[in-house]
Amino acid sequence: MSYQGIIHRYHEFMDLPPAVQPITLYEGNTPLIPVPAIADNLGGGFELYVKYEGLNPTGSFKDRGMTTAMTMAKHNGKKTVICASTGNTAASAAAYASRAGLRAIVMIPEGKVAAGKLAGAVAYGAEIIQIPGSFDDALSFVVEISQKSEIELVNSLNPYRMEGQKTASFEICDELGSAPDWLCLPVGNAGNITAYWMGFKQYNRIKNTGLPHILGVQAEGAAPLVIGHTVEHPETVATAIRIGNPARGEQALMAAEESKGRIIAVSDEKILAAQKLLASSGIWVEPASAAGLAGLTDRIKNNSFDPKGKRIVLVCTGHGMKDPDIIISRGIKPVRLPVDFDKVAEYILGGGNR
Ligand code: AN7
Repeated sequence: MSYQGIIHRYHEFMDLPPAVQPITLYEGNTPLIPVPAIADNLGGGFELYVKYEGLNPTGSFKDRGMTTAMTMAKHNGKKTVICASTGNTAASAAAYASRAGLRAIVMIPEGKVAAGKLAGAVAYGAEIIQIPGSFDDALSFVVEISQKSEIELVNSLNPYRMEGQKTASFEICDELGSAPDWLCLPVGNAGNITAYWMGFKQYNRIKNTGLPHILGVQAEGAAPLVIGHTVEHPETVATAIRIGNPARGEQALMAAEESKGRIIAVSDEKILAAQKLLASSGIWVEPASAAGLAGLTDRIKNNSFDPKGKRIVLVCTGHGMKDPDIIISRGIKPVRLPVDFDKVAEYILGGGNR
């Protein structure tokens, strides 16, 4: 039968009731794309892949956890779901709630959500509340509301989110035949790193696929897991991971430790350079999604890691179209020519602006 989403494909490995009716947009099954030119750029001699999660239905990895969370909200007779979000969770919750026929309320930090994410939440019909505070403020409010009411929390504190998100690790193992040596990914609220580690451990128990080392990467201005305490006013160009008090921080640190990996921080400048490098291989991701590559690059360049002979997977969590402003703000504009063939030909055949 044709592909019908992650619950249909991986139900046997999920802690979900057997008879649930999936709320799905046929998420998952994202490509694992080799990027040899980027490996060469970093010195070569190893295999490098991008797990392109931006190709999920709403443009980010959040759809994997949202199909399971929304399926269970519906299953349990909930009428309303709520989340705090830096943007992608909001768009995903909005889409899956409308699919399920549920009311969705999303709370976001004012002025800090990328245009494509906010537009998504609007398009899918969520009720959007913005506060002049941080993601962390918003999360504390929605957690409290969900504890005091029948409203279902669909942030990654919801255990069903993990059941869905862990399937990305299954797909990687199914594709490669075993776990990679290293998995590099951005860390914000720390749900994804937690879910990957859960998934790799589960698959290894059942299928002997081995375990990767995990490299979690935060932005320097929002790196509570690296500096060891909450960040009151997180700041980074990678607004998706502009988070100062990650809900699953302890589990993220555990994943790094147990996997003999690590969590590091990189500058915004390096994140944007990694975004450019990915685009040079045809893969446009939002800034946060380039953090994994920025971290790997850093480790290789300062000689703290030798990639030779290794198989490495970069998790690119969200599509570049989520955040057009960061590209437009570079100020590069199309060349303007008159409606005149000779002028156009002169420009093009003269070598353009190269
Ligand atoms: C593109 O949408 O937290 O460490 O509210 O959008 O599991 O939080 C987004 C997080 C990485 C970090 N990449 O994942 C939200 C939100 C992208 C993201 C992360 C996010 P977690």
